[in-house]
Amino acid sequence: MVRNTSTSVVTIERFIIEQERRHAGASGTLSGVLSDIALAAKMIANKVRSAGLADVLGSADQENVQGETQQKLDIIANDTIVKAMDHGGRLCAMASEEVEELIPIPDKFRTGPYVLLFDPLDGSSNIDVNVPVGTIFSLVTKTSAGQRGQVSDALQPGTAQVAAGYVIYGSSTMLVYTTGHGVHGFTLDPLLGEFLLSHPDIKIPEHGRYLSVNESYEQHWTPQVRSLIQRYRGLDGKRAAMNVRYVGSMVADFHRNLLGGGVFAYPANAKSPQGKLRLLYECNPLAFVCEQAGGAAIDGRGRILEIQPTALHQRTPIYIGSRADVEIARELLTNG
Ligand code: AHM
Ligand code: MG
Repeated sequence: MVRNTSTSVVTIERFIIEQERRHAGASGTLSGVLSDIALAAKMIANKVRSAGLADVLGSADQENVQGETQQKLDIIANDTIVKAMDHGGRLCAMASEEVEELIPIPDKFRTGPYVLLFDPLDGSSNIDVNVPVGTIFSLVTKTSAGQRGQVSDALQPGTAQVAAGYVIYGSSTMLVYTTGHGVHGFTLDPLLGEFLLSHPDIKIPEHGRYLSVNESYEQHWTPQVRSLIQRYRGLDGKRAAMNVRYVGSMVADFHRNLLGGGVFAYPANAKSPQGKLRLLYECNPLAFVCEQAGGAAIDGRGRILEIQPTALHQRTPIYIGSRADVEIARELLTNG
């Protein structure tokens, strides 16, 4: 028997260009941004892979705007993205979890129509213990007049995103993104140094097996949130128990649930009334990916993507994943 060896190898560059050709009027600018992100991701993957060797582990003895201690790799990842993206003439501004203000494009470079919002290294408290971390990104189009972007350009609801995705630095490095035409995943071939299409048109199962939530906050949850988590765990006898899996790296937890089905929850609690996770560069991009894969994402009441942001670093509670499982959260949290 002759084995079929005709499966074509598709690099992310080729995939992006082919997707663009399907959309009349596309200028190539969006493709350029995505290619630059893929390059930055490869550079960060290299740093993450050699973290223990390159003496870049541990705290940089600085605090970011959230008052959290920055890890050296957070700063390295942030700078890598800024340097990979600032000179291409495609962006008018950037915003990062690690930088308090909007990041301007230096005067010496041309600007373009897009604002890039990103978390350079999500889950970075896990670096020292070799647990997967990730980069999350979101792209919106400038709405203000003038060449340089303003904060108002970044403060757009998630429905305005033109592209979003994440990179997971796990047992392999994967880049998953959407431009509103499905969700596609690429795995980095470390020998070729190329992201190759490995997961075309990802769809999240309608119901899921996995529940990802940090139950150590239970004492600070509202009674509604407590009932919801009990429902997910099958403790009220009304549904089969889900399997609890919590890495503590949102990208890793989300990625597993995207492929296997389930829900990731970071509820508000008495200590953090807005939850922990940031709307613009953590929740919005993953919500866009999740909806494009057939899933859902809410803040407990409404759609994450419809929240009107008021601040760059604002936080929101989130319930994200398989549509039927998120629907249970909507019912229990809105009706009690
Ligand atoms: P970070 O962006 O500072 O790394 O924080 C976000 C991370 C998420 O990856 C993860 O889901 C969450 O924080 C874990 O928080 P907790 O330890 O409170 O459960
Ligand atoms: Mg982070």
